Amino acid sequence: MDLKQLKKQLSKDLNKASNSKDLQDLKIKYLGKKGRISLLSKDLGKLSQSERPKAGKAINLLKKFFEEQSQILSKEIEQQEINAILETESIDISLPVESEKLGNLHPITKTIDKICQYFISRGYSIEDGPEIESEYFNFDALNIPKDHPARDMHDTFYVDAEMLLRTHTSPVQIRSILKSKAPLKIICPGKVYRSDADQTHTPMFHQIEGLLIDEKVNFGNLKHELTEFLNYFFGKKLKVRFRPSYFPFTEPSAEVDIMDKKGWLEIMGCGMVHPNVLKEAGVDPKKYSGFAFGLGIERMTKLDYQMDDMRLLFENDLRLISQS
Ligand code: 2NM
Repeated sequence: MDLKQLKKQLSKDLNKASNSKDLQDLKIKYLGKKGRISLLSKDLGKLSQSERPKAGKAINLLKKFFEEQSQILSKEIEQQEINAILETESIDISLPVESEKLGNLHPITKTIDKICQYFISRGYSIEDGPEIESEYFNFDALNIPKDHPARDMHDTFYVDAEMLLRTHTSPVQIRSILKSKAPLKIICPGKVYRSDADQTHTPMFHQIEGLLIDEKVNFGNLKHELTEFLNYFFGKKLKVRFRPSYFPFTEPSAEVDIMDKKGWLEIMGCGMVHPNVLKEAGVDPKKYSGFAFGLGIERMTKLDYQMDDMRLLFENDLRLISQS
């Protein structure tokens, strides 16, 4: 066999190979068990002693040549094949995308956050407690007498003889006084429950109550704190009025009204913590005094969002709750 001829043939074949399958076939054709080069090696034995080394060397060179060329070609083919895949499977990153639909915080949650943020900036800390409460923390500790109408089954959801769904967040404040003692500066946001359902009442609603206990706290401090808070909440300087009222747990007590388009609007309740409440929670009323206040979140949300029906807040209508 003419090696030159074979090398020519081999080069031609390699030139024609255009994919990895062609190349694989050529490897078999030349280097396989019965491949052209392999057969030449086998035939070496037929040559004379003197011819053998030269022929062997030439065959080895040819084998090496084939291996080198096929390796170069193999790299080229591999690159071509990768390019072809990239071209057909590429992703057009300039295509428009459908935007993710993000969830929204409920207006009630936003109002709670807005109020808490203010009081945190004033040095208050946030406290929470159980929604299922004992009659003791919900009523007795708050100086609410046994025969008070609020204790009636018609007003309060009882779980059993002693336990109930808290009707305000004040029990959290009693628990906090017992835990942290005076002086104290806290706000307690949360769900409260009353057996009541009409146009302006839902059986579950949200409250935030605040409590500050220290030496020499007076009603002037309370008026200042709440007036500043209301100006912050409504974003303008408001006309604020403190009107005498009654709560069993505060003395004196007041309702806070703000002036709006339609006249005076009741917005929250407040007062100086009753000495009986301080005493019951282990605070000496001769050394410490405190003020407390409570407001309904739904009412504040309704005013802030200028809604006329509070019940919308609980209907989960996406047109309302997807507003930012
Ligand atoms: C209000 C009005 C007035 C109040 C009192 C207390 C406590 F626990 F310190 F005695 N917490 N919240 C309070 C006082 C709540 O809501 C209309």
